[in-house]
Amino acid sequence: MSLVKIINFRSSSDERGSLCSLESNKNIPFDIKRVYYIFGTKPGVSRGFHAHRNLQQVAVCITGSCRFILDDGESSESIILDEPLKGILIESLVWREIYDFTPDCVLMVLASDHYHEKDYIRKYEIFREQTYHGNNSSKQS
Ligand code: T46
Repeated sequence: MSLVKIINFRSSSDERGSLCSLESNKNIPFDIKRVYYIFGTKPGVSRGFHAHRNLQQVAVCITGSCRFILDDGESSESIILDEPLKGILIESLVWREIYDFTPDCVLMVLASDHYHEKDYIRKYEIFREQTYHGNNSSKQS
């Protein structure tokens, strides 16, 4: 099964342009408790480098583009977000790194909970231990 879970959104388009709506438990598979967006990223920066213990998120690049690397502790996949009708679902215990922000990138993220620093795992080794793969390999060794 692919680590990257893409959600394609529908838009209502007419001669005035397009409109896309995102709704809890409809096209977003959880209750949306928080929305934040990342913009004005400087050239060459990277973000993320953590996983969440419980949080689920959907990320959508509203303008511009950026590249996510998602890692479940066993394998990793890279995906470019470059259109406002394509989101990715990032489930709990998935390590994320974000690169290659274009200067016009606006990355919007819908989250299943409020901001809790305690939900973050910011050390890769600790993340790896929390995953099924990490638990499994430590049991075998
Ligand atoms: C994620 C990626 C895509 C808040 O005060 N409230 C918030 O809701 C968030 C998300 C962050 N902050 C504060 C915490 C830090 O002082 O904003 C600062 C920057 O946060 P952070 O370094 O975690 O930003 P990113 O871009 O590395 O990661 C963020 C999210 O934290 C993370 O959950 O998946 O965007």
